[in-house]
Amino acid sequence: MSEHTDSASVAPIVTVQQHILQEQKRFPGASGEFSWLLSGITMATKLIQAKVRRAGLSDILGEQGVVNVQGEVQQKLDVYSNEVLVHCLSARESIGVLASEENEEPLLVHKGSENANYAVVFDPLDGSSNIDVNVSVGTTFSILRRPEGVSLNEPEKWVLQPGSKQIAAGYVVYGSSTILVYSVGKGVHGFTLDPAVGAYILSHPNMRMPEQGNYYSVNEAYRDSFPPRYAEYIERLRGGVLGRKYSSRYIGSMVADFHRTLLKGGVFLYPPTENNREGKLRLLYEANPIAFLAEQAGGTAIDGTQRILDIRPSSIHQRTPFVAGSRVELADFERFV
Ligand code: P6P
Repeated sequence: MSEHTDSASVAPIVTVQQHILQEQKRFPGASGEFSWLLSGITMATKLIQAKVRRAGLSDILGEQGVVNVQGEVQQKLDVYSNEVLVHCLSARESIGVLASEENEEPLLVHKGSENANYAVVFDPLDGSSNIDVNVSVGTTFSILRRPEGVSLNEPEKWVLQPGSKQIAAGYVVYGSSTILVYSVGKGVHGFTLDPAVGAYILSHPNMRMPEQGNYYSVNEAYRDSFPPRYAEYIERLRGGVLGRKYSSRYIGSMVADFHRTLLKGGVFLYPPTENNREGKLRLLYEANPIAFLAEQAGGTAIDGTQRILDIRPSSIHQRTPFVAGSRVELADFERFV
């Protein structure tokens, strides 16, 4: 019996490499270096996810016992993830500077290389305190171009740029599946890792954040130390002022909380608190990439008063209050708060 497969019945399989090459055509003169750069990130996240998926099977669980620049006890997977990203990205001659949540100072890679025109800023494993309890964690990344006239001797200037200067940004969420979400400024696209093949396959083309959602996402334990208007705003959502009663979802892992917000809509907040008067999330490698994606998907991201992407950073590890989500909830926030 002849096996007849109607070609229309087999959806085209697009890998992230193919997608990047198609997107890359939008960057005149970026002769493949950009796609080569992004392949460093996809390769690193495949190695990270392989370790994350086996965390309970090796002695990697538990704390490395070292305190990082954030004053947080480093989990062993943090250290591994950081080393893998630095290794994979240092092999890309187009990258001059790397900045990581795990490193106090930016790293100079490819010293003196004339081709080094990009900086990559990343949080290798965000939400890592959740690793030992098997809750989703994530990697975030932000890609910036070397500013005009800045040399390799001024690595900080490569990364201390407002988020609006990002040429690409994204995250990988290591959840029930491993999903890469990225944008080069023309929409947001999601890829699911097929572990059997080891390839990221386009699963969420042109992701759009719903105009309005049903969830708000905040750590309510700190409610008494939020600025009063934030607490009142949350009461409004609970009270149905936007025409629906909201439910609460809070994973405590920013990438997972944002991924749900991107798919389902609603609002994710990390307000100023007594312990973190400037907010807890880091501007360069948490807020900026997420804000870039939020806006590219039709949502909004602010620090309470201004666009996250307009903030001019003054230090690599600076923190910011963060409110991101659907247009309706954020418009109400801006009117009310
Ligand atoms: P809290 C994880 O440590 C993280 O940086 C983000 O991923 C997450 O959104 C936030 O902290 C959770 O902080 O204070 O609610 O535990």
